[in-house]
Parts: sequence; C-alpha cells; structure tokens
Amino acid sequence: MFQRVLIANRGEIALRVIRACRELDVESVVVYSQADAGAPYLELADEAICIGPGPSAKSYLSIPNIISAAEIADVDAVHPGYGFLSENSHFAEICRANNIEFIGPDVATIRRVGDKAEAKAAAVAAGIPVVEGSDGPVNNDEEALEVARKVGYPVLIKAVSGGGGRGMRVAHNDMSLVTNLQTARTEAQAAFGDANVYIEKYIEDPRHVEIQILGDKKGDVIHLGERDCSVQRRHQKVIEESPSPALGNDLRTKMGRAAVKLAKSVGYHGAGTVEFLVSGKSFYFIEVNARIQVEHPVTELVTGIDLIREQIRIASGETLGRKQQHVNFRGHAIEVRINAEDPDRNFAPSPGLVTSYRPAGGPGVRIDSHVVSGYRIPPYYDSMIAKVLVHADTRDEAILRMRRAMDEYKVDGVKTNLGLHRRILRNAYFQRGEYSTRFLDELLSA
Ligand code: MV4
Repeated sequence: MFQRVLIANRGEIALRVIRACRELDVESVVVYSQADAGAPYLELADEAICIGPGPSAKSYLSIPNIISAAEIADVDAVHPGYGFLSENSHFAEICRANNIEFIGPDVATIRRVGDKAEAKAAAVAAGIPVVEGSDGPVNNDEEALEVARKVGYPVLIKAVSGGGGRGMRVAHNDMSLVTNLQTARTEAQAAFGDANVYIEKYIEDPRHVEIQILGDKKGDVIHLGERDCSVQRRHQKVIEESPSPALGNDLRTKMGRAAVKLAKSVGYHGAGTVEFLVSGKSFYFIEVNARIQVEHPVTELVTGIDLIREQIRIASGETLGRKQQHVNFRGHAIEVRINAEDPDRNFAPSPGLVTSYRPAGGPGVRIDSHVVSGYRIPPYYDSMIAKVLVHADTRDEAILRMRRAMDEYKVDGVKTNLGLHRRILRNAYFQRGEYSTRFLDELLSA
C-alpha cells in the first residue's frame, strides 16, 4: 500500500479521498488554490499545499504546479478525483514518468477510451451493441451524407474528443447535416483541439444508464450494477439512482456483462464507467469514463463497496479480492446534487457566502459535502454544494426519504436548486420511474 497520496482536486471529492486515505491508514496531501485557502476540509488532510491562483488553468489544471507539489510532498501516488486532470493521459504519463503512481487506468487505455470513435470501435470488436453510424471519424461531407442516407435522419454529429454531450449537433436533413458538420468541427477544434467528428443515428428519447466497473492489474474485472442518470439538464446530471427503474433483470445482466467484456478487452484497471443509451429493450454503448464519477456513492450504497478505497488499493497493486457472484445488491439508492444556482435565472451559477447551512441527516441519509455555515463558494469552479444520498429497501421508500431530506435541508445566502428537487420528487412520472433524458427539460418548460 502507498504511504502518502496527493489529492489533485478540491471540494467534496478531495474530502471524500482524504477520508478514504485515512481509513486505509495512508497519509493524504491535498492541493488548493488561493480561492480555496482556508476551506475547512483542508484541515482534515495530513498536509495542504497551495498550487496557485483561483482560475483552474493556473492551479488545478496546471500540471507543472501539481507535479511540483507531488515532488515537494514526496508522495507515491496522485488521486485526480473527477473533472480537472482526471482523464488527461498526458498528466498520467508525467506522473508515472516521475515515479508517481496515477490512480487510474494505464496511459494507453485513458487515451484509447478518450477517443470516442476508438472506444466505439473497441465496443464493436468486443461484440457490444452500438448506435448505427460512421465507422470512425467522417472525413468529408460526402462520407457524412452517405452515412445519413444509410441510417436515416435524424443523425447526431459527435466530437471524437468530446463526451458528456459537449460538441454534439443534431441534423434532420442533408442541408442541416452539411452546415452542422462545419459548425461541429469548428466547435470541436476550439473546445478539444481536435476537429474530428463521427456520426450516429439520433436516438430520440433515450435513458442514460451507466455501469460501474472495477478492474485490477491482473486483468480481473467485475461490475457493480447500474446508475440511471436520465434526470439531466443541459448534460448536467441532477438526480441519479440505482437500480434503474428502466431495467429488468435480463437487460441488467446483459449490460453488466457487456461492460465487463469491453473493460477486459481494453485492459482496463481501476474504477470506470461504461455509458449506454437505453431505448425500450435495446441498449447501445456510447462511451467510457476513465475516472471516478460524481455519482459513485449511489453504487457504494447499493453494493456496500467503497469505490475510492478500491481505486487506491488497485493502483497500489492489490487485487479485487471478490468475484462477480460475491457482489450483492441491496435496496435502492438515490442521489441529488444541490447546486448554488438561481432557478429564476435559468439555473445560472450563484456563488457567494453561505450564511447558514443545515444539512439533512437521520436514518439512511448520506451527505457528501465540504460546505459549512460561513463557507464562501468560489466563482471559479462548479457550483455543487452537496450530494445528498438516501438508501432504503424500496424505490418508493427512498423517494419518501429523499423528500424528507430535501424538506430538512436549509441553505441561506446563495440561491439553490432545492426547490427543483422537491418538485421532481413529487412528480408523478418520476415517482413511477417513467422518465427519459427529456424529462427535466419538459418539466421546466411546462
Ligand atoms: C446520443 C443521444 C441520442 N442518440 N447519441 C449525451 C451525452 C453523451 N454521453 C451522449 N449523449 C447522447 N448521445 C445518439 N446516437 C442522446 C444523447 C443525449 C443524452 C444522453 C444521456 C443523457 C442526457 C442526454 C441529453 C441529451 C442527449
């Protein structure tokens, strides 16, 4: 096991990793920007190192600053959390070149699954269903038009280096395809430094269901079931749950097996997520996330497995130590993300001073948050205040428990989306589990 781990992240996930390190008896060193100086969670690490000014480019995204901190602190591993440098293969490469273990998959695997067209090709090679479309990137208008003729409109143009919905464009006919292809390329070049795009048949009203996987360095891979993340707004997840109300045992088993097969075929180790679109009884692979995700605690609650602990154990060379048949699923978990955002201003970020903070508590409630009364939410980063999770025997009980938690919650000083959560949890379609990725947009436009 490692002696000392550097946490290259901030906020609730930095705190989550500090806690996992402590329980493994591993020392933690957390980095922070000037905007995060004095944040209460920093005191819970064994050491905290300032790595630059507030803007991420000069701190949490600065590879030289983070590597310098790792050298000064003499750590043997780096945990990247989510966002920031977590899926940056160049950062992983530099860590390992400096004899610092990057807590995540191999550099080649991060790179391969980071290219969405390559990840899709790997899925095809492993015999996993994908959405019909181009074989790899499209080189010109003629190739794009040919794919559209084959699969039929509408089609979706996706950036090869995109993901999470960024850089996607729908086209309904030849003319909009040619126009949008140009726009998508320009946007992809600006956003990701890679103008390559590929094309898929547009699935109209899908659910977003993802499978959590864990692999060790020996090549063993297991899955920890699914999370349904269909309640989203502008590709920002708002509520996640497990099990998915959309899956029967047949689909669940097939998707779990598909995710494990794909992970094995690319030599995946560590924690990862295989994302699928689900429509009726069909599922289609869309992408792999080579990181721990915000919503990982949903899976922790239904499996009892500490995913951050597993990431650190696996990176240090330990094996999974449990087989698929020994993963037991219990009850139902729901997560909501409380954000500092203004519902009257189109959910624009609303950073500032949290004058008074009263989290929910009680049976079956877990709060993952770095916020306390008097905490100032900096304007530079995401606006998440807390992840609130509930666990109960059934979905109905979990919803009632979450309603109770949302009613207990109080956040003063900044605007929040608490009202939105209270509304979703009382919505009849949500309560029946009848929601797709269109649900939230429709609720908000009604
Ligand atoms: C799609 C799709 C429809 N058809 N691909 C958005 C996130 C990214 N990971 C993939 N996404 C989508 N890909 C095809 N061929 C619809 C979406 C999509 C979506 C997916 C999951 C959750 C919310 C979404 C909201 C809009 C679009």
